[in-house]
Amino acid sequence: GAITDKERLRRVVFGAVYKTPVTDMHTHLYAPAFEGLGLWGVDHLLTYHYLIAETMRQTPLSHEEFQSLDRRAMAEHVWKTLFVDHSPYSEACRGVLTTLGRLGLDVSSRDLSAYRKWYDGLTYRRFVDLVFSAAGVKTVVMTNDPFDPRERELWLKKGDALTRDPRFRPSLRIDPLLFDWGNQYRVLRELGYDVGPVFSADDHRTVEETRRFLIDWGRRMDALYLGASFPPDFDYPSDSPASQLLDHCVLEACGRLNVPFAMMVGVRRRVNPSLGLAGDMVGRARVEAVERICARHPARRFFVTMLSRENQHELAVLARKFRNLMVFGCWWFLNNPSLVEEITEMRCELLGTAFIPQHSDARVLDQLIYKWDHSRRVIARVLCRKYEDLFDTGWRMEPREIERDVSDLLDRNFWKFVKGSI
Ligand code: RAT
Ligand code: ZN
Repeated sequence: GAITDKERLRRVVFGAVYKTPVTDMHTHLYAPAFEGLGLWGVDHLLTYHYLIAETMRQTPLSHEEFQSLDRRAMAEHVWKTLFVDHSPYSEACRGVLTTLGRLGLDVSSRDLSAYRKWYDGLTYRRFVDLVFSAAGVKTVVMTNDPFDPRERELWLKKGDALTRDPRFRPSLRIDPLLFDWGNQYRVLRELGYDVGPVFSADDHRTVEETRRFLIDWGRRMDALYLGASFPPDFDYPSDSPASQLLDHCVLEACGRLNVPFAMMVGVRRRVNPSLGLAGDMVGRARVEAVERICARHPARRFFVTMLSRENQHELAVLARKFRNLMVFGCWWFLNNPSLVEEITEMRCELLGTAFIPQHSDARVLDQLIYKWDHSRRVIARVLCRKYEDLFDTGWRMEPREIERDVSDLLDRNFWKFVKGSI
């Protein structure tokens, strides 16, 4: 029956958020069939690039010295620097501890060698089962990059053997195509697509062949969406190759494949190149560029996340104007409890239940556990406040209505948008 007191209301909300299986719409994880591309285990947890950035602030080693260590030595150095010599309360450090704890390890022992020993008896395949169940995740979307030589070889060699595990679904990532045409056109040529060294919308052969490449690879991967990250100064429409490619190739291919395009906007790559993946920066983006894309392409669907806190309000308001825009996630430097809380609350207030609150961006399988544990806690807290405010109006809800909303947020909104059925 209807919920008649706030105590029960809170129990129902927390219960729904914790037991609803998640679809994680953007990760860097790989199915076991991807032969060794999938990262897992405590040494990879400790050498996550988020932790490397933090370590480099506290260690006497130069980044080159650090990079010259082998994986185990790097992990030991991070452990000593961030966990032993200082307290590990940063979000990325805390994540390691949440993960180990939820796997049943004794976090209070601080015994890295015991953690390593625990992993020794496992295989990736078995660990996948364990992590998905501990994390309450049913499906993750991978980031599949045909411009990565190792990955490309696997797709060419194994084809749809890579897509048989329904827990790992592909997405086709195309940053190199949009932002590095001058080098990457060669990859297309090698794969048998007759494209030229300079992208121009007037070069019909190149336009046709690039479309064909995207459609072929979208099909080969059975990609749920095409996607790319964008710098903050990305402008649209413009003469830039990225803008031209979007109009003439990418969005055409999305139409033919009937899939959305995912835009992750606001990253300035390699402001400190010596840090590698850890050297990227955030910048305030031009929301108008996304506005014009949505307006010009009403038949296309766009998943959009932005990296800068300053863009969040504008983006949420924009989603009120365009039903072909689905806001998702608190990306990368925003994936901290204080910011997830503020952003999720604002999105609830502006968009009701019509957004996707979070994705994990996990690069190491084990991270699914902490990313979702930490996000769920914040999302549940925010939803409790929203339902309590609703309760105060005199509105009464059945538990199944709350469960419906939560499964929209954590799972169904993504699939409905992919299918174009909202
Ligand atoms: O969050 C991250 O791990 C970043 O390094 C990026 O991968 C970002 O999420 C991206 O997909 O570009
Ligand atoms: Zn990512």
